[in-house]
Amino acid sequence: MTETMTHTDTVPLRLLIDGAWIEGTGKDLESTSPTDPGQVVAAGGTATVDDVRTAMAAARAAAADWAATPMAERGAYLARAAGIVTANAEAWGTELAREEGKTVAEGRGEVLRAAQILSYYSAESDRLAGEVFSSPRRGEKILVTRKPLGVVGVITPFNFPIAIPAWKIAPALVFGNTVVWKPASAVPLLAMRLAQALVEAGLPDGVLNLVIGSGALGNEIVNHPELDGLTFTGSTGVGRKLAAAAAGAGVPIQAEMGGKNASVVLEDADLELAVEQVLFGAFRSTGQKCTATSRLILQEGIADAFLARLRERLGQWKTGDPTDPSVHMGPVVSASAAEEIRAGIATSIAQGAGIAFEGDVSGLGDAFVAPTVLEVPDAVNDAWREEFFGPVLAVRRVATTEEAFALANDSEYGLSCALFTQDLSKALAAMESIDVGILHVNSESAGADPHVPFGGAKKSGYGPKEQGGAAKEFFTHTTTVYLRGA
Ligand code: UN1
Repeated sequence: MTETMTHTDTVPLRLLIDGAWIEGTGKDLESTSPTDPGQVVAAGGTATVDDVRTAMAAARAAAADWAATPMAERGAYLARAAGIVTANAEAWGTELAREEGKTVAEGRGEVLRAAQILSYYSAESDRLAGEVFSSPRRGEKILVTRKPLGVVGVITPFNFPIAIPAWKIAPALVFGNTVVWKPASAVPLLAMRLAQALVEAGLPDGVLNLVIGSGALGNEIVNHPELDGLTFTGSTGVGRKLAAAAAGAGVPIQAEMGGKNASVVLEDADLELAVEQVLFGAFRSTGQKCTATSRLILQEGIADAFLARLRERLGQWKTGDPTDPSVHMGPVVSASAAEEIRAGIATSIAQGAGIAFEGDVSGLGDAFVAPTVLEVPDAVNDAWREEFFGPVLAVRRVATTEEAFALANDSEYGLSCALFTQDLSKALAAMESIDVGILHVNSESAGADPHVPFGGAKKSGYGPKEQGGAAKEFFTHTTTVYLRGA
């Protein structure tokens, strides 16, 4: 083990219910580092279904007061929390790298991003404006006002253990909702850190509740009669089940699910820039982003040159302990995830894919997957269709721009796409014809700013989009007021 892996303190896990940090009485959970499962990052008892019920009751009890708190005051808690998160970026970024496996630079960046999201929403009261319509009747105005949903369930994935929770919890709170949050059980420590920042910022009891544990807790949240809304990011399979349950209960849901995002490199592209951005899009965070590039569409004339340069860059790409600052890529989240990804690569090869590049992870732990580039012969190949959620890139070649755009659209998903071209008319054509929620022109497929909408087209998302002005569409409901003097 390297020098940087000496942080071996195990943090005790606690749940946050009604303002108190309590020990869970459910099954024990050990949050281990995927780099070295011998390192226990955090450990403790998980929440029981009864804890979820207590948390829901606490969130309900706190809801009326919180909704009546002026939005500017609600925002002030977020601003204070943003300061606390920023002050801890170094320490929590390192914990993130240990617990989740992304590099320490990305971990620190993610913690700062969570702070940026909290700051953005802290000022929402300065931006939120209502609507006043004219009335066809004398002496009347028609107003549209917004109210919080009430008690919101938040279910978050492992891959952005603090940023995704922040981008759900910050708008939920500033728009006046109370929250019961279940993070992925692979990353409970970072969940505690965000909750800790909000508690230290003075958030009133019961406004945010954190329950750590298995998927059964999520089922309890979605089926709970006090639930007024549910926001989820994670796998398509779980998202669809939650959406079905929420629809059955008449509860609004926002679900951010899979992606199979393409990067399209046209013949006129700046190749050096395109290679660099595809490298980042496909392999940063070990490919574990719903916005990661997992399909690469190359126009014939530049395909060989592009792949040669990509191989060269990947040859310099260091895989290893993510807390070592010289490392570019860490493990995936667990050994079992790694095994599934390796099986997916094997199937793709058996289906006719050729290996354009395969990195070396020998001597590293079971959760390491070699960065892999596969040239796939057709659209039925698993590496072209299935979201592997790992460092695997499937490549196809095309003759024309039209064919490239058609292939970019050849997926049930439509989250993001990156187009590399210097031809403005091709960029404009892509805006019309590529069916995605997020289009990057000359930058990698991942990345999201807090002040603009985030979410996918087609099967990538369900319900209103997240972030920016879009967040209020989910976290509030409107009342149309016909207002006349008596
Ligand atoms: C990013 O591209 O930086 O689960 C954020 C995910 C997305 C967030 C992507 N909801 O990967």
